[in-house]
Amino acid sequence: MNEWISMGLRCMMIWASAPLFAGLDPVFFERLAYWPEVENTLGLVSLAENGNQSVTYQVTFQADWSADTHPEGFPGGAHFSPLIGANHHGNLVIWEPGGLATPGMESMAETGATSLLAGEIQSAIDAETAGDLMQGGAIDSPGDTDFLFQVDRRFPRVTLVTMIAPSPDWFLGVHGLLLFEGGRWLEERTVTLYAYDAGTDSGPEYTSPNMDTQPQEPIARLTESPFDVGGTLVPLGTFRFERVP
Ligand SMILES: [Ca+2]
Repeated sequence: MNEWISMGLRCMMIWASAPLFAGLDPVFFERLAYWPEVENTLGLVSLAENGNQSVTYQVTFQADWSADTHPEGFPGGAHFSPLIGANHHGNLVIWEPGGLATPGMESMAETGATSLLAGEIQSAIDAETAGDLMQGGAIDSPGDTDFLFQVDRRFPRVTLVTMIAPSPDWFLGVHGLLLFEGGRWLEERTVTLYAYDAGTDSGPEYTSPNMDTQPQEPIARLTESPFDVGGTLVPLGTFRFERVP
């Protein structure tokens, strides 16, 4: 197609979508981010706060999991493995409930090791569906840790995970959390964290011996003992995302 006709059609698509900026569909922005030359030509950057600039967030992992919150079988040496994740595009799914754990997710959830998952994230960075590998510290629980990371309009989502340790294949995390909503970067967002089962080990207790699950089962929230406490599903902590000025 003639380059000018192609450009004209894309401009028409954007102008036709202009009223949507009132509602500011974040997915629209993610797609728009693939057309930076058109965006800049039309001056649309000014319609959205910060344009294509990177924005810095601090994430604080507050781990509440303890013998007080989850008394049944609470293990010695309770800790969370090193945080690992990425900022990324909406097309990338690192994990999600109902999906099958990748080898990297299985390794993280069963052993706390991050090298396989880091390799998968690096592949996504090479494919330009993720921006940066994010890594934080391991902590005893209860406890807390924090680190800084950046997002931009092309990679406005965050996936972040940590293993509940010791455990068969249990973990905490967020997947594809969008920090850009309503045309603005969120100032603060706190996510309450419940336990997930990676579906790759069938051990029923924190310290069960290895029981590789064959065939693999979908990732699912754990709704039974030891996370159901007296009929209530009790969270293990929070991720608090705060925009750094
Ligand atoms: Ca396994």
